[in-house]
Amino acid sequence: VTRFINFKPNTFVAMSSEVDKAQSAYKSKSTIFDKIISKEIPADIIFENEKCMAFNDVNPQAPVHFLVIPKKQIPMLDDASEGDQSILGELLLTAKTLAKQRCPDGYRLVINNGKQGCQSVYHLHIHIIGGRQLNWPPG
Ligand code: TR5
Repeated sequence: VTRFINFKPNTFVAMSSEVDKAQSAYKSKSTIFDKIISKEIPADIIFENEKCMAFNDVNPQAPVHFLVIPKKQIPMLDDASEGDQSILGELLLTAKTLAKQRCPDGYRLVINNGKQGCQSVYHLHIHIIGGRQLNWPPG
């Protein structure tokens, strides 16, 4: 009953489906993002170099919502190691460069890690969200 007291239709539906996806997601050898990297599946790619790729999120949570991913298979932040320092730096700097152009008034970077972090695709990715006033704290 408590869940419905502050019921906002779209918010509730969107939140519950992302949580549902995260609850049933698991690590696998390859993910949908590998298919985007290999161009087997189309995506709205906005940047690509030899180490990383950025593309618009298919289910945007704000006017600007894109993902920056490494081409290397790192399932989640938990799996990153010392040897990944340069790729982690590359991801952050790429996110910053693209975000600065698209969201001059500010933006947010998010990395969901694991079930309770609401991760639904087990290929490391940074969400870049902006283009509107964001709230804090996130849910
Ligand atoms: O929940 P986490 O942090 O794992 O975020 C995964 C994100 O991937 C979600 O925001 C999804 O909307 C996004 N996603 C999922 C697919 C997809 C995508 N973004 C762009 N293109 C996509 N394709 C083609 N297929 C997906 N399944």
